Amino acid sequence: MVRFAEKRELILLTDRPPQLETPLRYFRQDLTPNEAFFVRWHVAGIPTHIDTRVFRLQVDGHVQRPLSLSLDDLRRRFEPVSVIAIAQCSGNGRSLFEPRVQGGQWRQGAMGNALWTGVRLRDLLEAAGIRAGAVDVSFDGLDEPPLASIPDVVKSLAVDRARESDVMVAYEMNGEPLPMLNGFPLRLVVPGWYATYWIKALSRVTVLDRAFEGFWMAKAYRIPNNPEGAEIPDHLAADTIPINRFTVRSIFVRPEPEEPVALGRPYEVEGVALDYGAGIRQVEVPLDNGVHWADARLDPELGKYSFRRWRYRWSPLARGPNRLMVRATNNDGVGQPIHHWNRSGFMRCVIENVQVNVV
Ligand SMILES: Nc1nc2c(c(=O)[nH]1)N[C@H]1C(S)=C(S)[C@@H](COP(=O)(O)O)O[C@H]1N2
Ligand SMILES: [Mo]
Repeated sequence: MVRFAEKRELILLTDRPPQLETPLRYFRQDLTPNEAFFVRWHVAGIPTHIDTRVFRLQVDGHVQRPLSLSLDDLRRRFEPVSVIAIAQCSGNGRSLFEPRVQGGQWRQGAMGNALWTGVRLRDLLEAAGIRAGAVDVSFDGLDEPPLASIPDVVKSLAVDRARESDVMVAYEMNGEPLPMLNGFPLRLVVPGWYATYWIKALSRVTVLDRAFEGFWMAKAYRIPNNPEGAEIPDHLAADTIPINRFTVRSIFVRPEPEEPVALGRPYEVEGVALDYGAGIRQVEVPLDNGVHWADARLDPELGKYSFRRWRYRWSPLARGPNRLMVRATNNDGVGQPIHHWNRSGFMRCVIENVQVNVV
């Protein structure tokens, strides 16, 4: 555990750059508090101070009127919008992959659910006037690689995705300015898509008349070309595409792994389910070794990009180690697989289990 500015004690993965994981217990709330929200940066040269009087967001490239917008301009000239959406790292749950894979060894806390407020990216692009022939839009933040050999973190979206009304430039998180470590003063919010696209300390939006070729799109964050980004260790996929929307998943929040649970006393099991925005329809737990499954109770829906919390009453009847399982299905009928793997530890969606100790 470690404590960074504006943060509570979080699980430390690395300190330069800061990579901090949210302890599971915070997912017993609908919204993840800013001070407990996970942190992930790729490069050590992160912004630690912003002069908000001189900060400008540039919107440039293949546009009719390049814009240079102050934070006041954003608030005054554009309609404010809000959405509850999960930010989830592509590698959330990576430490649970079998066989093990390289990369940050996150458990399930490389995600969080927040109310984001800001302006539609589409409105900014319209104000700048996208010119005919636009292909991609790239996003760059104020972080800088410490060495010239390390590629700057720049991501892109196809122009059609960038123009969808749910993509935002957010200046608030849970009703407050973004914490510095979560991208103050502005970040991109791409609901339903992995947080690799949610560029923090966003300072430049560039419309391109050709495909963006940067390292973080062309080389990193690529997945096998299928909906779960799955492949098998002995037969790695040759056809890869940039990672995009979330898989369907469901995790245990309580009990936590190896937690002692009292025999014969009803225990309220809790978890969260999520998907790419179709919405969670059903969460189930096995009754008799998985022959039949019973419905968990779903908490009220908070929006299609939000966590869907679930719970059920479990009566532990056998002393010793007990293994609980959970699976979710979304409104498109997409469920969860028994096996799921890829070399990068991305897009975890396998049916989860937790082992608890009944005493
Ligand atoms: N500028 C910038 N934005 C970034 C990154 C980064 O390294 N630099 N990392 C991305 C990745 S991979 C993730 S998972 C999220 C993490 O967001 P958080 O730190 O607010 O939780 O930020 C994204 N935005
Ligand atoms: Mo990430």
